[in-house]
Amino acid sequence: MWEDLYKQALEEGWEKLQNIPGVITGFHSTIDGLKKVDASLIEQLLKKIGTITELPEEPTSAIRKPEDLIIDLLISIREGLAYQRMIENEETFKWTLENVGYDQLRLGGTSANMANLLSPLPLKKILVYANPLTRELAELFPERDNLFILTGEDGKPVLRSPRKAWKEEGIFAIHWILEYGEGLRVDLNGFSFKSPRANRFIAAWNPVNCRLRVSEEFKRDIFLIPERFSHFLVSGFHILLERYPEGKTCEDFIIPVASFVGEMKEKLGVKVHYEFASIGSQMIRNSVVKNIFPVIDSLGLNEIEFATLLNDLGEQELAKELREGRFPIVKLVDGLIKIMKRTTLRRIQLHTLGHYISITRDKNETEERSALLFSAILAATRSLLGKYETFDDLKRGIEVPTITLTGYEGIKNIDEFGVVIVPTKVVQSPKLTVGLGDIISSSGFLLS
Ligand code: 8BR
Repeated sequence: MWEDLYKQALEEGWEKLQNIPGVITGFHSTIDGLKKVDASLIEQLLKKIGTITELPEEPTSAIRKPEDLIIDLLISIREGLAYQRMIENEETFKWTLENVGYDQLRLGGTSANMANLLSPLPLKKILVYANPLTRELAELFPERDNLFILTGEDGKPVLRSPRKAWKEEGIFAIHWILEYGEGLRVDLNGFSFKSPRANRFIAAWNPVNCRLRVSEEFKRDIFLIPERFSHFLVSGFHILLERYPEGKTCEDFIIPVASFVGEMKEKLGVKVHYEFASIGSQMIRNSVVKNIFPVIDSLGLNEIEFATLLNDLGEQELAKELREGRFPIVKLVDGLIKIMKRTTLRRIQLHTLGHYISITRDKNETEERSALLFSAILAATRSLLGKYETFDDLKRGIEVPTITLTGYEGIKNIDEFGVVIVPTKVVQSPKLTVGLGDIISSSGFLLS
């Protein structure tokens, strides 16, 4: 039965995408700077800052000087843990650019990634928000006829390909992905250690995005263009800080975004999906729940983010049961119902490695099922081939076996909600797993 439903979902989804007027993604597009960290780079950096005689247990809360960056990187290497910290001042950013540099630049940020992953699909228009759009960032976007930036030409707002819309050159924001291998040896003054496993440390300088400042031009022009957009994928709250050097807090930046999203819904009639992503700070998560949840229609997350959210909402017992029981489906559904009852969300889409679950108020369970199956085909194809370009690529994804059934799959009506649980396709040796959550949630939302 599921294989037939998968085949049907592929045909239906491909067709339905062509009828969607337009999709906006915002407000976090950036450049990732990949740099391989080896013993000689560490030695070079240590020479610049002077020797380190001891390393603290935990990384610094924020990077305020070059020494903080080196210390945090070394702690990440010592533990083999993927920490991420924001760089807080421009001098340290410039120092890092000069002294660490990068081997390769790659498109980064949830909004850019979603736009990139959606662009091979037969969607008419995808408008990606990227600010500041420098030449370096613009050239990382793929060249596709359906991918646009909102920009000005002769004093008029227009949609242009990112590659034709950049205004300045240079790197003004970058997320350094400092990757190291297993067994990398670090010798400090009197002690040494080796990395227990390959991992990475991320140091990000992104003064505009980390305040989620939406440009005044975008806020004005999005309501002036004649082109129609029907869906908006909002994200980026995970790179906010709790507090800023100038004395503001995350809420000072979340409230204006929430109000702008509300305005977009009202004036453009867009449906809004928010992709939760992993937000380390409870203060930021709470502010997002309080201010953003009321203005969105749809929420997407994985099981770990979901347990954290339940915990924040006072469901500690259930969150614990989920974590300790390895996320049983029945408990996930219990949690979804609890969140639907406490919020005004119209749907929640939850993805795990073996199943996707959605819960809705909209009595559209068969569409939901088809949407989830289509998103599973995209995830399987991307894991299998590392990318997808054509309808035929997706046919390869559909051949990946659907994983063992547990008996819970299907459509259920519980209280006033429709619950859809589908078994997914899991690729045994995936070529790529980055960005899978983004593509599962965004495609599922568009087709729901
Ligand atoms: P996040 O990025 O939000 O954590 O989502 C990752 C999702 O990617 C998982 O929930 C799972 O559904 C999917 N995924 C992963 Br990870 N590995 C996969 C694989 N080998 N084949 C198919 N899907 C996979």
